[in-house]
Amino acid sequence: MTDISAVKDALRRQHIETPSWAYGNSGTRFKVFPQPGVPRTPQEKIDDAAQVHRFTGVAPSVALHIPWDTVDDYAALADYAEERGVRVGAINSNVFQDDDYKLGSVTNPDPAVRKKALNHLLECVDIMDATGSRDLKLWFSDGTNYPGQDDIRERQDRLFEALQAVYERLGDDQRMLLEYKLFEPAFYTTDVPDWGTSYAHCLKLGPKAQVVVDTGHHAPGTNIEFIVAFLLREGKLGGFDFNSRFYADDDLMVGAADPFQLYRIMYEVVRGGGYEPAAGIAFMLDQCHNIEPKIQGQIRSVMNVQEATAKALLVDADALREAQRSGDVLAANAVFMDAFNTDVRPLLAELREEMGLHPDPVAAYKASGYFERIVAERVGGTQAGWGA
Ligand code: PSV
Ligand code: MN
Ligand code: MN
Repeated sequence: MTDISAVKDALRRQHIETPSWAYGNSGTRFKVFPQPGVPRTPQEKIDDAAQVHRFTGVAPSVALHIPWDTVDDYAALADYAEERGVRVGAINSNVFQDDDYKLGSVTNPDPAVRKKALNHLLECVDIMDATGSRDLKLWFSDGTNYPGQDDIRERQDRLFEALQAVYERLGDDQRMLLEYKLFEPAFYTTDVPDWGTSYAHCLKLGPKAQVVVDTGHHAPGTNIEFIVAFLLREGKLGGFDFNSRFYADDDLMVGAADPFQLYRIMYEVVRGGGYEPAAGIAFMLDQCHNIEPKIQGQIRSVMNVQEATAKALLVDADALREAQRSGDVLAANAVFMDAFNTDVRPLLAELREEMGLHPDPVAAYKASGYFERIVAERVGGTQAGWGA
C-alpha cells in the first residue's frame, strides 16, 4: 500500500523550473504569431514566471537565456526575481545565433570563432556568480551538413577543449549540464547528438558535468526512460528539459503528446532516487507556446508534470517488486498500469488547497485579471529570441 501522506509531502516540495523564453513570442520558421501582452524585458518575463508559481506553488525558479535576457546588473535581476517570489535558475548559453557560428561555435574550424564562443560560455559563468545560479545549461547547434565537410574527430577534440575550460571556471557549487540533440540545425552530423556522447564528455570532465535530457531531442521510438534510469544509476543525470513532440523537436507542452511516456520517465526518476532533493536533478521546461496563451500554457505544463509525478509516486513499490521477483509479468504490468490509470486530479486539488492555493490553477489565473492587465500595459512585446 502506498502512503498517501508521503506522496503528498513529496508533491508539496516539487520544483519545476520555467524558461524565460516560453513567455515571449515564438513560432516556426514560417511565421511568428505575435500575442498581446507578451513581456518586453527580462523583468517582465520574471513577472510572468512568478504568476505560474503563484498559482501552482511548485514553479519557484525561472531559467534565463543569454543574450536574450541581457541586463546591465544580474545581481539586481536576481533580487528582482526574489522580490516577486521566484529565483533565477539555470543560465542557458547561446552560441548558435551569430553569423560567425555558421560552421559551428566551439567546434568551428576557425580558432577565433572558437575563442569567441568560449568567451561567451565563460561570461555565462560570471552571470551565474551574480545570480547565484547553480547550473549552466549548454546546448550546441554545432555539426555539419555534408559528408567530408569537416573532421568529425577533430570537432570532438575542439568540443572537449572548450568544455574543459568552462569546467575549470565553475565554482564549487556550480555545475554544467550538457544537452544533446539528434539533429537540427545540422543535418548530417551533430557534435553532441546523443546521451552517450554527452555522457562520455561529462565523465571525462568530472562530477560537476552532468547530462541533461531534453525529451524532444531523440529519434522517434527511443526509450527515454531507459536513458534516465541508466544515467541516474551512474550519477550522471543532471536534469530535464521537458516538452513533448510528435515529430522532431516540437517543443509542445510536456505531457500533451504522450502522458504515458512522461509517467514512465517520472517513475524511473522516483525509482532511482532522482526525486530526492539530494540528487540535485533540475526539472526544467523547455517549450514554446506558438498558438496558445503562454502563461496558461506554462501552468498547464507544470500541472502535467505534477500529474505524472503523482502517478509515479503512487506506484505500489512492494507489490511491483513482489510481482517482478516472482516473474509474474502480467501482475507487474498491472501494478504499473494501476498507478498510471489513477485519476490524480482530486489528490492534487486537495494538495493545492492544503498549500493555500486555488484547487484549479488555470481557473484562478484566468480570474485574476493578470492577463487583461498585461495586455493593457505592455505594448510592443518582443520575440522569445528565436529569429529576434
Ligand atoms: C534547441 O533545440 C533548444 O530547444 C535546446 O533544447 C535548448 O535547450 C533550447 O533550445 C534553448 O537554447
Ligand atoms: Mn532543451
Ligand atoms: Mn530543443
